[in-house]
Amino acid sequence: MTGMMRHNPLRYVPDLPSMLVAGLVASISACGDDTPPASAPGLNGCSDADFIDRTAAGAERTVAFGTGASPFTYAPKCITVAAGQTVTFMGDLSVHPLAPGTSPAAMSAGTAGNPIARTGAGTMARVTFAGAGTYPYFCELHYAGGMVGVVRVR
Ligand SMILES: [Cu+2]
Repeated sequence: MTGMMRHNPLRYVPDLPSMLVAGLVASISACGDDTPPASAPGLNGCSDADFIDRTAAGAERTVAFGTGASPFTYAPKCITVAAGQTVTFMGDLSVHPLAPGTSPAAMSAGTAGNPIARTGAGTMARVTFAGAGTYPYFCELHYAGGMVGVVRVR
């Protein structure tokens, strides 16, 4: 395979590595490529413009799920926090088990050392993010329907 048919060989890496690379590529190359990849624009559908800044000292760093008009989503889905801050996931974890990554087959997607642990019980999970990075997560039962999100730490 010579890559002659493709403009961007970076997008040609097989699935799992490409998810790892996707975040980096997305931030580095906003370089007018004609055809976007079939996958979501960023890890778990969170592109740069989607992230809500929750880095301020008094900011709300709660991600709710399983409630409201869209129970199969995380709200907010894409947030930015600062290193050392804690995010609280609020909802029924037995109904919506939390896991790191983008799917059961890609739990190591994103920055290495994702502090989000698999949690399938309780109504709250507090996660402290020590280091900068992009940490995706998903609901083990509903990720295929888009119940996924990302905590970006800077
Ligand atoms: Cu769910």
